Order: sequence, then C-alpha cells, then structure tokens
Amino acid sequence: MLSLYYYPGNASLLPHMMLREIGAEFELRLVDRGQNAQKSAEYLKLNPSGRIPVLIDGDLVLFETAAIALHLADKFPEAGLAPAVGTAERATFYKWMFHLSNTPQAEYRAWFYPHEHVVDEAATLTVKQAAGERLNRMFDVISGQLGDKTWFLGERFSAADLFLFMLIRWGRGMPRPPRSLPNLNALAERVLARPAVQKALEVEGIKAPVF
Ligand SMILES: N[C@@H](CCC(=O)N[C@@H](CS)C(=O)NCC(=O)O)C(=O)O
Repeated sequence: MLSLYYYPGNASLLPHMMLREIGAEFELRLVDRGQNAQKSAEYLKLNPSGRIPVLIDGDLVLFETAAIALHLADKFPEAGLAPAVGTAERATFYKWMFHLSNTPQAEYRAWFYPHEHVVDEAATLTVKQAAGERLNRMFDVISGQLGDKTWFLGERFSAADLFLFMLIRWGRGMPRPPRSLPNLNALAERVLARPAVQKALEVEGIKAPVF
C-alpha cells in the first residue's frame, strides 16, 4: 500500500494527482501544517528537511516531489505518465521535470517564504517582489516553449503537465498570475478538465477558482 503525506494544495498535489491518474490504491496522511507537524520529530524521521510531501512505498521512504513523481511514473508504466525510457521524448520529459523542480518550484520558496531568505527582516518584501519578477520571467520562458502545443510533450499528456498545472496554481495570488499567459491558461484548463485531477482537488477541498 502506498501512503502519501500531504497538505492541501502543497507540492503533494502533484503525486496525489498522479496517483488518481494511475488509479492506484493509496492512502493520504495529512501533515497538519497548522500544528507545524512537518517539523515534528516523527515527521523529520521521514523527511529531515521537514517538507511536504513524502511517499511511503513498502520499505521505501521517499521525499522530493520530482523524485516521487518519477518513481510513480516508473512504477506504473501502464498509466503512460512518462514516455518510454531511452527515447528522445523521455529525455525531454526529464528536462521539463527537472526544470520545473529546480527553477520555478525552487523560486516559489522565496515567494512564499521570503523571511527565510533575509538576515534583515526589513528586506523581506523586496525579496518577495524580486522572486515574483523572477517567476514572471520563468513563466514567460515556459509559455514560449509550450507554444500552442496541447501538452508539454506535444500530443501526449504526461506528469510534466500536472507539475506545471500545480505551479500555475501556486501563482494565482501574484500581481501577474501565470494564468494571464494564454498558453499557460489553456494548458491549466485542459489539466483541470481531467476527472482524476477533479477528484484530487475535491478530496483536498480545493474549490474554484483553482488557478
Ligand atoms: N524540494 C522539496 C520542497 C517541498 C516544499 O517546499 N514543500 C512545502 C509545501 S509546498 C513545505 O513543506 N512547506 C512547509 C515548510 O517548509 O515548513 C520538494 O519538492 O519536495
């Protein structure tokens, strides 16, 4: 049995949506951020960084969203959430999974947790604004690369689309939300229309407007 430690709308949403797409048997375990449970001694045994998500797969305890996503794609190849290993398409899939993980997802830490990036508290707002500007440029690049393609990989849907959807959603409160870029808005609408995604959002209590 797979267990996913999650908090509504957090990075756990990517593996949650994937598990619904796969149709796998799994359980959700809420990490109560209201109680700072991600920093509890019990949770730190699972992820010493105290961050969400964690996936438990038998004896395997896995943290890092992108690693969990790649593991799920590999464990359930019949779900087709990643192209075949060794193909150019798979390499392109890796490129986007790593890019999304290393670039906008990492940058969002500065947007959502600017206080972690300053010594002088007075600089917090500047750090947040600068992160917002960098995120805008990152989404410009992603939007340009996506173009008018249906999915990130062209005709085939993959976990990278779910990842991008989650990141578009996180920016809904930004002065220039990612959805204001037409290509990103169109992709997010297509992802949102998927029954598995609807189910994951419903279970997490995420209501419209989603992004
Ligand atoms: N690189 C990590 C980052 C995870 C992360 O930043 N998770 C956030 C929620 S989206 C979190 O746990 N925040 C609470 C905290 O940092 O205390 C991953 O992808 O798993």
